[in-house]
Amino acid sequence: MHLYSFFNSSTSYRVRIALAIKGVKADYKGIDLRAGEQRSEDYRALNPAAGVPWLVDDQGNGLGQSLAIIDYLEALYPEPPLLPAEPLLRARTLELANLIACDIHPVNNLRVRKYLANELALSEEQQERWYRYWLAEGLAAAEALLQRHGFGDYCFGDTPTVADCCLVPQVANGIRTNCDLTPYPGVMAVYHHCQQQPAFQQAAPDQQPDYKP
Ligand SMILES: N[C@@H](CCC(=O)N[C@@H](CS)C(=O)NCC(=O)O)C(=O)O
Repeated sequence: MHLYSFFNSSTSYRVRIALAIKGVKADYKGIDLRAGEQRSEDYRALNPAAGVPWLVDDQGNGLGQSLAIIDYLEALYPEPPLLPAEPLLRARTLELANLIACDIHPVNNLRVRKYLANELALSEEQQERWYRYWLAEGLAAAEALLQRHGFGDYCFGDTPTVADCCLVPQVANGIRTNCDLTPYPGVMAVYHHCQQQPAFQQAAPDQQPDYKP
């Protein structure tokens, strides 16, 4: 199995966490997003969506979209499960994962920030406002959901789920970009707990072969 990834990519980080929790090894292929490698002809021939992560399984089948990849891993390696079996809890887990994956990440993705800077000529300050605004909107909703349903060491109880796979990288991005995360105590409690766990540590950006400080 191969994983095309970039150390600082939060979507790749989601998949790295899932792989580490399931104890599945994947050969790491670094795609330098800062250098624009994701837009090269060679890479687009693999992944037409020109992003990471991209997984190639042991049969040579390629697959994009972090949540689809995690779903595939869940089917191939069911233990430990990343989705609860109980229908409502499963749906709530996906609700939180999708809140991050669909409502926060896409509007703050690199290609969107490049468009704001290059096509709309927004200043650095305006770009930062944009980034912080959408992160705050999303994390406020995530916090409200955690407080409403109750959380344990993880978003949903005492075992990690796909919601934690999404939440930890998103918070890590917030920390890296100096966003104020104090309004989200539940989110931060889960984040700090996860940071102590070997699988999450193994998946962290600074543990990846392409890491650059
Ligand atoms: N929805 C996709 C998003 C993939 C994606 O765009 N990843 C970012 C990195 S976090 C990327 O490769 N961005 C490159 C760009 O915007 O040019 C997923 O969940 O995998």
